Amino acid sequence: MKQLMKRFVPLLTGLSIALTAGGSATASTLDDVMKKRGLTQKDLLAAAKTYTPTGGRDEFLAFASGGQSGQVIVYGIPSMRILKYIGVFTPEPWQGYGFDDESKAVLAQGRINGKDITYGDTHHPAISETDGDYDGRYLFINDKANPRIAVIDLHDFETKQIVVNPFFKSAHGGAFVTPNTEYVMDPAQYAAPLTDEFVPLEEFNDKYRGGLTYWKFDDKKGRLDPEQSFTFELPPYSQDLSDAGKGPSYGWGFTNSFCSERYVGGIERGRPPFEAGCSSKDTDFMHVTNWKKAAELVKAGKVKKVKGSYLISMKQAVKEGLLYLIPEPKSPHGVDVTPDGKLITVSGKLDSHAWVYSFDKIMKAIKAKKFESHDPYGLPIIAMKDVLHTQVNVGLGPLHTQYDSKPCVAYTSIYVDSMVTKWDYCKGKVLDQINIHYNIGHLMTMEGDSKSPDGKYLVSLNKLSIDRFNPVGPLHPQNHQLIDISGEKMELLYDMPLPLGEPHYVVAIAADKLKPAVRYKSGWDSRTDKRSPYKTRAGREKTVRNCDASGKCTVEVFGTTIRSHITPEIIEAEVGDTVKMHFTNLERAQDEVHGFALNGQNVQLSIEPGKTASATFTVEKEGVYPYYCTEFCSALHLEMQGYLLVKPKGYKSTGAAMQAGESLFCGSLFWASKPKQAANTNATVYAYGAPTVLRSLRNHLFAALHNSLSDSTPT
Ligand code: K7E
Ligand code: CUA
Repeated sequence: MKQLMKRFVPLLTGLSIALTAGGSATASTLDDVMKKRGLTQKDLLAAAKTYTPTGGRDEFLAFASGGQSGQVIVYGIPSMRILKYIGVFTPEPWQGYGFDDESKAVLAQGRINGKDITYGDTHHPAISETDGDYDGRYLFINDKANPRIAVIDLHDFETKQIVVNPFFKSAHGGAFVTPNTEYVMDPAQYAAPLTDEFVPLEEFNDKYRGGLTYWKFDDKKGRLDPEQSFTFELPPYSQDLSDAGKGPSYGWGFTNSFCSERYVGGIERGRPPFEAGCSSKDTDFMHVTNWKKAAELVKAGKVKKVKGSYLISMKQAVKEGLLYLIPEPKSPHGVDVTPDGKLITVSGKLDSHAWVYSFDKIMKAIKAKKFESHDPYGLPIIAMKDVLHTQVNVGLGPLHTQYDSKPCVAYTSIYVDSMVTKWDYCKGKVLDQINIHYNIGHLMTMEGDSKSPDGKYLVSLNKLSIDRFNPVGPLHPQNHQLIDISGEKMELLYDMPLPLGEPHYVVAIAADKLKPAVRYKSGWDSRTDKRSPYKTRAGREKTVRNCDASGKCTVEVFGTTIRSHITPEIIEAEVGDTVKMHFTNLERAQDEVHGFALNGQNVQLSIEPGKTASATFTVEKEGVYPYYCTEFCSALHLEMQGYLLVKPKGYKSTGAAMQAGESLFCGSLFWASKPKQAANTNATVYAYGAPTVLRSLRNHLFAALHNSLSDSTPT
């Protein structure tokens, strides 16, 4: 540290000289600024380590769960600048998520018993892996409240799929991927019947169950495949976090549990509360599952389907040697496999130790069939002393553990003591501790749960921020603290307020592993990742009104957007019509997004370059509904507008001429052709003929000119 300062100070002095030499009246020296703002040398060093000058990029990209906001938050490390919120289980209008037909279809996949669930309690994001290393292709995240997993494609940072767990009523410990993203682990949390029936709590031990789903990921399609996924039936033990084995432990999965007491509360019935009954035993159980062998059984047709989904009963799991229990410290939370796959760290919230288990010893016990007993469901229990590698006193309320690029170095979040403890899991000793503010939950090092962590930085995800930021009312921002872990001692660099909550876990990947697109192939449905059937080309825009035999009419718009113009500019419908709008953004320039907001219909599209987005709705009331572009895309953005005219039934035009204002262009050039009765159908087609093509050309020229001025990236 001292050495660092020595190197840094002359640099700073140089800077003050440069600033002074600048000589402008408002310029001040670094010393002045330090004095005025009460900053120390240490603050300056921290600032220099995180400050990213204009145009600069971050070394890592972090994907944080947005907790009950149902979103994912993307930010850069070390700058801690927020780059994006991704709508996942929750509508997000900026991205048109939940407002266009394409993304509504994604959210609809997440319906539970036919009911729209428009929030999620996201906990654990996971980046897809190849050979145990982050590959930057996909992000998975779970919803604890409504047991679901979502798939986000990191090619465009959009949510593509939501799957609903067929058996569970809550699921906390997902999403954790196996080393080649063969499966995504998703265990249940609060035990419940695996069916949808009512079962009285008196039958808890017999009829309530936990479970662990391994969702199959179809790498070619980039989607989870419920047909090939399977679930372990587990005892009603409140399964918690999971982690997949790697290296020597490849093929196995590890899942904690708490409340293996199987206690059911009910203060209103005079029973001690859940929290008391659920923490009366000294140990709970780690569940060890052999997913590789289970997958082979599924493939061989040896696993039965229940409710259309593969379910491995406890009986079958025991018979086939797929499932074992190991006692672990009281009310454990995290379970984290070391980068080399040889050890597994577990911390009990009510125990001050991190417990390290040896996978090798676990295998030896299994091979020797050396079990200390069986649980009430007949699951074999391996004795803790037979498989323990070491046990380290890390502090009060340890939760989660992550690993460093340096061998044997681990970091554990200490909730009660509000600390991060750095420790050596080979030698079993504490190396360093740092205070955080306050009550840390998860922590995360760069690619810290992969087989090759990058070290460098640690982010502490704190449960309380209390006095860290300007007060903004009783609901406080979250506090993510950035810690430099490159040296011997941990150094706090930065507090980042996060205005969405509550983020539980975050994963960070080296930014150069991501290859996001800047535009879509033209006419692209970004949610299905296929060409949209509604793709519309310049000059081919049209509006079609079609009525069926019962007199129900549909107005379908095939439109385009390009600076600074929405085609069509006038859409006519009659009361009661169904309106379907499809807009294709013709732009190829980077960042030239057009939005489409329509008065009173809950329509807001985000149409990125190349994308085709649609909105379907019924116009229930006659009236005049302006629409416009919601992204300030050009100098004539405000003029990027139009009208949806909803006429009364049977309205007859008076035939009056349009009252033209001052006109620079030849006004008549801009009107669509007279409506044509399409051959052999009862559809009326308003095509936008030659004059529109001319105008499109003009817009293309304008856009091209604009691009050459503003966009230097190749298109
Ligand atoms: Cu500890 Cu859901 Cu991983 Cu919250 S969880 S902290
Ligand atoms: Cu397009 Cu504003």
